[in-house]
Amino acid sequence: MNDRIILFQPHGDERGQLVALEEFKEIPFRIKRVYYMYDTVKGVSRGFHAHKSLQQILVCIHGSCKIKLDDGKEKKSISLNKPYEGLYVPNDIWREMYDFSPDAVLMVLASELYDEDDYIRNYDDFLEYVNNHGNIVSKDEV
Ligand code: T46
Repeated sequence: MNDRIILFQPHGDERGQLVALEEFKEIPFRIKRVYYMYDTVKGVSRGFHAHKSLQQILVCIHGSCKIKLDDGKEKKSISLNKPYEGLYVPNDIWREMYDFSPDAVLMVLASELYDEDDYIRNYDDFLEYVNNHGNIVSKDEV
């Protein structure tokens, strides 16, 4: 799986810490969108989809949460709990976010604007998509 953890350089001094993120430096793509989730209700899981093209960096800038990743062959779970650590998630990866602490703020830097057509929200469609190299074969063609 081509996900990876990227450690950002904190610029710390006697006042505290500061992390700066720039496109094509710490972030390996042009940043077109930033969103974040907070006040996630206890026990809730989010995500349950993959993206056809979108690349993202997930940073839990406060609190903690876990991310399940699945490329159709391998599954893994990653804990995010450091504001200087980003999880790079490429396209074609099924993701689920869960185990949010009550104070968790999960910030996401995204390579594209919001586009519902880029989502694959059905797990069977996802498996078909990755196993057919990006084509969802219509049932009529099988
Ligand atoms: C992802 C994971 C990590 C927008 O209007 N604009 C946006 O940029 C986003 C991300 C969402 N929305 C709206 C669409 C829905 O009405 O916000 C609502 C919640 O979105 P969604 O149910 O897709 O949220 P998650 O937490 O399941 O997934 C999100 C991202 O959508 C997704 O790209 O990879 O976080």
